[in-house]
Order: sequence, then C-alpha cells, then structure tokens
Amino acid sequence: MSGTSAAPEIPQPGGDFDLTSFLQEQGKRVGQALRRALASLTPRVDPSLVPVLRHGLLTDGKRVRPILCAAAYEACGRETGDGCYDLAASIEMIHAYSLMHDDLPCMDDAGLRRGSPTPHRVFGARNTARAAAALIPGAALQAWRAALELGCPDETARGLVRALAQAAGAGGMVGGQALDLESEGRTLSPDRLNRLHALKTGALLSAAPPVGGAGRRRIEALDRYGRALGLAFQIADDILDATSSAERLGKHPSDEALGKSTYVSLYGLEGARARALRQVSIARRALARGGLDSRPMEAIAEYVVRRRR
Ligand code: GRG
Repeated sequence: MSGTSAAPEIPQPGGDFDLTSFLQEQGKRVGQALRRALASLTPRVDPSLVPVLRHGLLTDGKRVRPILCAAAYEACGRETGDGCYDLAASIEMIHAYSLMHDDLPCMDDAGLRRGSPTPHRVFGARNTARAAAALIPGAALQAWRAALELGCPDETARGLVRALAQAAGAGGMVGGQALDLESEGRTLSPDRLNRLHALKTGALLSAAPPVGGAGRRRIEALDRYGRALGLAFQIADDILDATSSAERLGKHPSDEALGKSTYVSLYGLEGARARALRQVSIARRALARGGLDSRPMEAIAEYVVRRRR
C-alpha cells in the first residue's frame, strides 16, 4: 500500500509558535546529551561496540520522547539545563535499543531506518544485539545519575528509574513487542490492537512527560496527555506507513509487507485520521485541566499527527 494514496490533511497548529525552530533547537540539545551519554558509556563497553552504539544512538531520529520529557520539565516551571536533557536522553537510549533489536534479522529484518542502513547491516547482527543490550542498564544508570545531578533526593531518582523500567519492561514496551510478534499475519480486534500499541509504543512515549514532570496534579495530567499522545502517535504512524514511500519515511519494510494489523486496516484512512485527531483533543484537554499552560506541549501534540516521517 506504500505510496499509493495521498497523506490525509492535518490542520496546521494555530498561533505564532514556531514548531520547526523549536524542534530543531530541542533536537540539538538532545543530540548533545546523547553524545555525553555515549561518552560515559564508552569506558564500560567493549571498544568494538562503540561505533555500533554511535550509529544506533546518534543517527538522526525525531527525538519525540526526550523532547516531550524536557517540555514537561519546563511546563512544570523549571529551567531546562543540561541535567534535564541528560534525564531525557535515558528515554531515547531505551528507544534506540528497541529499534536496534526490532530491526534485527530475527525480528523485522529491516534494512533501512532513519534514512540509513540499519546497524546490523553495517556492523552485523551479533554486535548490534550486544551493543543494544548495553543500552538497557546504561539507560537506567543514566536516568539515576541525571536525577541526582538535578538535585533530586535518592528516593525520587530511584522512582524515575522505576518508571523507566516499568515503561520499557514486560508490562510495557517488551510486553507489547511480544504481543506484536504473536499477532503477525493475524487480523486483530480493536481491543487487542489498542492493547498492543498502548504497550509497544505508548508505554515509553507516555512515560516521557511524567518523568519530566513535578507535583501530583501535574503528573496525573501529564500521564493522561502522554497516553493520548502515544495513541495518536501510533495511529499517525500507521497512516504514514500506508500512505508514504520508504524513501520519505526512511524505513523499510512496511506494516503491510510484514502482515501486521494496523489502525488503517481496521478503520480505513479517514476513520484512523478521525481517531488520531480525537486523541490530540484529549491530550490538549488534559494539559488544560492540569493547569499546564505549555504552547510547546500543545504544538507537539499537533506535530505527532502532522509529521511526514
Ligand atoms: C524480544 C519481546 C522482545 C522485545 C524486545 C524490540 C523490542 C524489545 C521492542 C520493540 C519496540 C518498538 C520497536 C516499538 C516501535 C515504536 C515506534 C513507533 C518506533 C518509531 O518511533 P519514531 O517514529 O522513530 O519516534 P525515530 O526514528 O524518529 O526515533
């Protein structure tokens, strides 16, 4: 289905917020933090794995998760210095490992990711599996150290590591991946598709705003915002997968080629688009109800459904 239909129209964000410059500037800060994280991981890994880690971590991604974490941190009234981006980088480290493993020959066997050959096509599957595995404990240490650097008490720092591990683990992303592997070639019910994505993509994405947040009422609102955004992001992913080329998306193969059920196969393009927009409204309402007046977070909610890759 790739490249056969026009991408659905998504409304432009209102107001004078410059989302493009915001994402570029935030992407730079996240990139700097990822380079710092790689430097601190380097002495603890086999030297042959360092180029693999550099490829997996630093190849140009959208950085949605860490940007969300930093935006939530700022929305809670705090100054975003390096420590905040170091904390946000821990989430991107988990995301990077998951993509490296997901693309392996024994999983999706993908050759293209972020417009570049996947790490295993460059460095081999064994080295990619090992380097990605090093990112899992690496991310936990990164989150713990960054939280202490930010002046959090040790209990809060450990709570952040727990939140990251819960989002990444068997009750989150890894559990969602297991459901996805079981579901290949089968038509899923809407409930099962929602559950799969709430875990596989939603858990990590929706953990990012609360990890950056502070204060019970705000964290509850950030949690609601994150859940709605995670779902909107995944529906938009399915729409893009069905309507864009591998060149534009910078990844291959498509969901259809892998025999996966998607929101588009379940609801059609227009139905999927309406559902994505509904989640964006829910996310924006959650911000308003939590007293979080954050133009960047509103704009990111619009961006996840408006993006072209
Ligand atoms: C073996 C059961 C088992 C688990 C291993 C591989 C794995 C853990 C989990 C896979 C999780 C995964 C790959 C989820 C996909 C999430 C997703 C939509 C990725 C694309 O995210 P973007 O668009 O990518 O943010 P960029 O490139 O911009 O960072």
